[in-house]
Amino acid sequence: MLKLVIVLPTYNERENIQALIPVLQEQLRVVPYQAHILVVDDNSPDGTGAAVQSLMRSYVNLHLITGEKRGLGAAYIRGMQHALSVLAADVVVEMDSDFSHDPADLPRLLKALELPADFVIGSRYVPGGSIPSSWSWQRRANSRVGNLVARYVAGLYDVRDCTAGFRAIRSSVLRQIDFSTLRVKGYAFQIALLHRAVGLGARVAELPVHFVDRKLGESKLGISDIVEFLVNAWWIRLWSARTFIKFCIVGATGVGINLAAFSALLAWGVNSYLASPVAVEVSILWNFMLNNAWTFRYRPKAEHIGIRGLKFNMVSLASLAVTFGTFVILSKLFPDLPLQIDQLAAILPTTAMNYFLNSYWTFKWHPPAREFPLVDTPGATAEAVRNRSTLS
Ligand SMILES: Nc1nc2c(ncn2[C@@H]2O[C@H](COP(=O)(O)OP(=O)(O)OP(=O)(O)O)[C@@H](O)[C@H]2O)c(=O)[nH]1
Ligand SMILES: [Mg+2]
Repeated sequence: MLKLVIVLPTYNERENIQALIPVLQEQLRVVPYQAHILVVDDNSPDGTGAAVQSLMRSYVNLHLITGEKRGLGAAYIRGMQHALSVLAADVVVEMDSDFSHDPADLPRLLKALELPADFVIGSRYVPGGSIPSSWSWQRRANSRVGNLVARYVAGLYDVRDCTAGFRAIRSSVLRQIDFSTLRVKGYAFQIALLHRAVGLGARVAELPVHFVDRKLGESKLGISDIVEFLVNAWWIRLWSARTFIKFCIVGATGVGINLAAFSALLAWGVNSYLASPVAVEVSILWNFMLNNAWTFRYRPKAEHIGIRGLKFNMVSLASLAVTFGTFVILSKLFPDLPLQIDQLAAILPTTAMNYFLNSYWTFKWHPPAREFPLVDTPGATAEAVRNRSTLS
């Protein structure tokens, strides 16, 4: 039987958790899993931990880990690592402990894993889902803007509710994620984790849920969470664009090399009509070597370096033609503008084209296809699991 672990982070949720555990246990009886509940408490001063310990006498599938308070994300990371390595979960569920997420939605979320989906979100922002009508406009704006930032800054375009904390995730996805590199402590964890999963190729499904306000206890969302969230979204954006950023840095050094080579050739008495194209070629070779060794280093290279160098040269010459063409068109269209503006504007489409061609042709690469089996096999790669299933 598949193993399910529901991770419940708590901070000062004594009353809520005491009520939630029995309700959750009822739902767990109807799901086709061997189900466990893991409470991750951060030494709550209100005695949440002690309350869970006393419930553990009634429920053998209830577990508790405690630690210092470092934020929601830090608690989830500890909880997920425990769920994977100690409890050997096949599926991990994320859920708030304050009844904002309805335990009755759980069977539906788990069922959606069979769609198949690897990462199921209980979503407030798909048709049929909702946020409480009592929410103030500030609270609505906070949630809406957070999701817009996640979608359009962090690049999670296809997901409607990126910040939702109600999720069912295949462990085979979580095992591919190096939690130590998720630099998040608070609520930003939700988009950081989702971003990694999407980057790995996990299939995301969103099911509508009605999010209800907590009736007991207090919200823990603070201003530092919002700041971390925004910083993290931009960090994800930069990180996603890292190959392009490196490519631009290399291009900028190439300009310096070009000018240096040109000046050196002139100083040696070389004719300027020869010095100019030679300097261009020197900078093309320089750019190629740097891009080969740095920008695209992570891409396995099937072709001989000479072939790649040739392709890079061809792309660079095509770029020269595009820059020149754009320059001519712009200078004719806007005769009053300084020529430097035309030249500068011509560089922009060229850089984009240059990057596009080099990325998809010179250094072309297809990320390996991955599979995320529902039955998790600790330590096994997707490849090994596939081979095993074809053998048996
Ligand atoms: N272990 C741990 N749990 C936390 C921490 N911060 C929040 N939580 C828990 O995470 C869940 C969600 O936190 P909430 O404060 O309810 O956040 P929210 O749902 O966005 O805000 P409200 O809707 O106002 O309740 C709750 O179960 C909290 O107890 C933390 O630092 N450590
Ligand atoms: Mg809450």
